[in-house]
Amino acid sequence: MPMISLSRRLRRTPFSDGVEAAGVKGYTVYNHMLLPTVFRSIEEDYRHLKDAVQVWDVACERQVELRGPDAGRLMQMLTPRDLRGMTAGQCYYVPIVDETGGMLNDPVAVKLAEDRWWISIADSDLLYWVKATAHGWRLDVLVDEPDVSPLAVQGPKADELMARVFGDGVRDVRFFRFGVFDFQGRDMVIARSGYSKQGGFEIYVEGEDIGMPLWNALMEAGKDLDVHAGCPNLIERIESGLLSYGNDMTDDNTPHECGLGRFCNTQSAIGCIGRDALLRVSKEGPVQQICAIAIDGPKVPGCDRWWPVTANGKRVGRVSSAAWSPDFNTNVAIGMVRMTHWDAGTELQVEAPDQVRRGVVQEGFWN
Ligand code: THG
Repeated sequence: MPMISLSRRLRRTPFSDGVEAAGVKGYTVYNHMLLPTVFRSIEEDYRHLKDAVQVWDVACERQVELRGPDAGRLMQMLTPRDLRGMTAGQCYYVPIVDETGGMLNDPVAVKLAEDRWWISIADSDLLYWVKATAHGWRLDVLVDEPDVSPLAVQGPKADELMARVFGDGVRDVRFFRFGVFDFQGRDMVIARSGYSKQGGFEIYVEGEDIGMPLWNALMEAGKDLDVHAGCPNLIERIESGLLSYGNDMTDDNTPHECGLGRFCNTQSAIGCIGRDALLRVSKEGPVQQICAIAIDGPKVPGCDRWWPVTANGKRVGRVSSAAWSPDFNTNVAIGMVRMTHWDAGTELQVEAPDQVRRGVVQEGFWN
């Protein structure tokens, strides 16, 4: 395998020293920043994530900060999810759409105050779209990328580890809510959220100087819990149906095609830039949709391009993410298939690079 050359354009994170000391074996690039993909092996990392607790450098989940009287108005312009019921202290998973209803990003919105939000973005340069929208509409809001780096603590022992470092109060934080907790005299926003279904938290670390002290404190406090550095795990996230922007969907897809209709209230999301387009296309309903697919045969190779999905020799979709699941004893995959072939139980041919394999559409994901 060729290497990726490092330079300052490919940003390190406040936790990179810790990640390297923990023996990271692979990285990807996400928002122009390093994101670890494997420590011991994908399978070992998967087992450990489900059994213990891991600390993840997800600093690449960059924040777009909105600050000012028009922050809430701008936020609603970006998403078809109705934000009127959202209070400070809550986080929402929000599809972000352009004027055609195409997905630009699928971030977590963090409402810090009526006039202050963070948009914790997936891998696309959303900052430019948000800045241009604020400028074009002459909104009274500042838009920038603050020095904030999320650190995730994920796994069944996350509560115990977090309580040791931040106190028992952290146990009371509810799902997709946050509280502010002290670490060495610094305020930290801590939400119960994260890119796994094993439970856990995300710490929004403000100021790169406090990154390694926090990393080291978590590692020290969790020794007897078998804490280890980890990262978003390909197998676990496919089982959990957590989508990856740029892989499973692009700006060619509507939120409905992505199965994110449950995070849209297009009718009542007044002001959303993509509202008219989404109302128009939602009349007919999506013609293709994301679904879970089980793929037969031995462990699939890495999925670094879309694999064609066919039925009776006709193309009906694609597979965008796939991995061998030890727990389900099959290959698990995320695909996008035409509505004529998306019912559970439908048999498909998946053109993986090593061989054509049988695929079966699943009722839901594997969790
Ligand atoms: N956390 C934070 N920022 C992020 C991610 C994250 N930015 C990048 C990326 N991940 C954005 N994508 C997702 C995808 C799924 C979820 C969060 C961010 C997620 N979904 C749950 C689900 O679909 O079941 C819960 C959604 C809900 O119920 O509201 O958590 O992980 N900070």
